Amino acid sequence: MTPADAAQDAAFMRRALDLARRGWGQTAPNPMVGAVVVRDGEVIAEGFHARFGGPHAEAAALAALPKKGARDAVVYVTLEPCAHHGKTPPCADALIKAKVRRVVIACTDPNPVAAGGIVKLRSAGIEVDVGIEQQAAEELNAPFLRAARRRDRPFITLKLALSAEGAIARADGRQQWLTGPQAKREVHRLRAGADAILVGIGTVLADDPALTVREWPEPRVAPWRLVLDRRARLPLTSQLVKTAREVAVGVLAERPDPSTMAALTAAGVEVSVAPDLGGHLRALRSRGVQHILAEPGDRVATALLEGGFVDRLIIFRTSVPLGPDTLAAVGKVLPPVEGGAGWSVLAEQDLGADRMTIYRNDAPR
Ligand code: AOF
Ligand code: ZN
Repeated sequence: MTPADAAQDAAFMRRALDLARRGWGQTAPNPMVGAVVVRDGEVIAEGFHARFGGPHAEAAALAALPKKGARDAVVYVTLEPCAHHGKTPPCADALIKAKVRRVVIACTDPNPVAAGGIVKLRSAGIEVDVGIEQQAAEELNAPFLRAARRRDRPFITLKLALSAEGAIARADGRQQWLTGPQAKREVHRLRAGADAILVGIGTVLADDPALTVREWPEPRVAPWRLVLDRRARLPLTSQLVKTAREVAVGVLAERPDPSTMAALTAAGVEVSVAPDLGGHLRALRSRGVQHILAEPGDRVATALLEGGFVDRLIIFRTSVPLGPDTLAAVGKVLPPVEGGAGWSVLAEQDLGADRMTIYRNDAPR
């Protein structure tokens, strides 16, 4: 294969990844997948997995083909085509039936139920190449891929916004919205792609947040709103409790007061009890939560980082000052990142006046 061929493969796969992203917020607990059908260097059909339970990306692309069909075409797909009869027939069979010449795959499917497409395609005489734009494809579905391999806890993305001084809260513990409109929209996009949003009781008492998705199209399932709240002190007058019957709220407690627990339950809040943070995370994973977006203050952020529970750290650096004595409120949050060891930068982007940096934890627990 010439360098020009390799560059063309990568470009078509990036197109397939762009298509996959259109399923953002709609496919969980299944992955986002995109597919592109190419003949003579030209795209003749495209498709993506638009919604949980709906047609897979390959099936959508094959359904969009012109009359001549896909005979001898090349198909680019961001995940190994499935080999199982699930909600839809196997994509590998559909590609074989369409008589495509070659299938280019970004990453393999770790789901043992669906895997096997590569072997199936090859035994039907179809040329298969795997690993093109693999890193980007794995990043897109990182929570799904982790969930397929490990059951100890969900994938956790920790989002922090920093003031001009590098603080996440004022000295009195109060948080203040620091980021501009573009970064705010990005946070709502991140919420739409998560199964649950997590804060601590301190954030609720200080800010009374709604934690809903407002600046992005509604996800298929609204993310569960979770509060780490040892004693179950969540006020009945909080926005979260008042809207608990519209979008689910969960209190993660350790030693709840029986009477407040009963009142919260009566208000539609689910109170669960576990001995520690790790216990709560394990229980959430076993209930199907693959991806948590944490938007906490200093204490919960520190607990997540020190526990080794953070897979991705997203920092929005702003130029908004919070005042000279705010730095004390940063606590231990930042050193692991600023020190650099164990964290690598995945992406950096300016969003209006704010700078977003995405860090990957190279050795999460
Ligand atoms: C593909 N193409 O577009 C997707 C795949 O529940 P089902 O029957 O829809 O199957 C879901 C599993 O299939 C999912 O967990 C993953 O392993 C794979 N997803 N496979 O060939 C697609 N979304
Ligand atoms: Zn499939």
